[in-house]
Amino acid sequence: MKTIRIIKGDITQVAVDAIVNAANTSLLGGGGVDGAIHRKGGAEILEECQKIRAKQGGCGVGEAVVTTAGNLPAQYVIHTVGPTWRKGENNEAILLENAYRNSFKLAESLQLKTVAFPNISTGVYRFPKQAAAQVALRTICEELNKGQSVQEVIFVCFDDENLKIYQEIKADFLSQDIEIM
Ligand code: AR6
Repeated sequence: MKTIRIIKGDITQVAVDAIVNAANTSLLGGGGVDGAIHRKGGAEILEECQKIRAKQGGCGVGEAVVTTAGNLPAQYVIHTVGPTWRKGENNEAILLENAYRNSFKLAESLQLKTVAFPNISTGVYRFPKQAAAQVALRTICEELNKGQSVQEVIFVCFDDENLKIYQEIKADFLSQDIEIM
């Protein structure tokens, strides 16, 4: 049985195989969870991001790349870029789905067992929280059902509003194969 865990907390403190970062296309850091990850993880993360930039020019919206987690308790940081909300008229839901899906697939390709996600796009990028949570849970349930390696996904909610939304909608995603706690 695979597990989804919903917790309130700071993702930089979560000891899993990979934490996911809500980055921007530059991969050079920023505010929000991205800022916290670079600040606490140390310079090694930025150095690897710069190497990825030199090779492929950053990270597209909905795509994902991986670096070390530096000084963080996790082993890797998977950097993905969620969409900026523009009235929902620019494919935002699909792009957010891609961000979750491609991050998960990267974790699978690294044969990781545990992955923690923040609430991508719901801060600076202003994606409506309720709709974003639906996309996150639906996509991760689909991927857990298809995947081989990842056994546990943790949704780390930083604000009470997101925590409440995830707790409220989790019942809609219960299945025989995935336990949601
Ligand atoms: N742990 C977990 N979640 C956090 C943390 C933390 N330490 N800090 C904030 N959050 P945001 P976005 C939550 O703005 O909307 C950056 O400048 C926060 O409450 O970090 O995808 C990047 O460089 C919110 O629910 O990311 C990009 O330019 C969620 O993380 C841009 O922001 C996402 O908020 C990306 O915007």
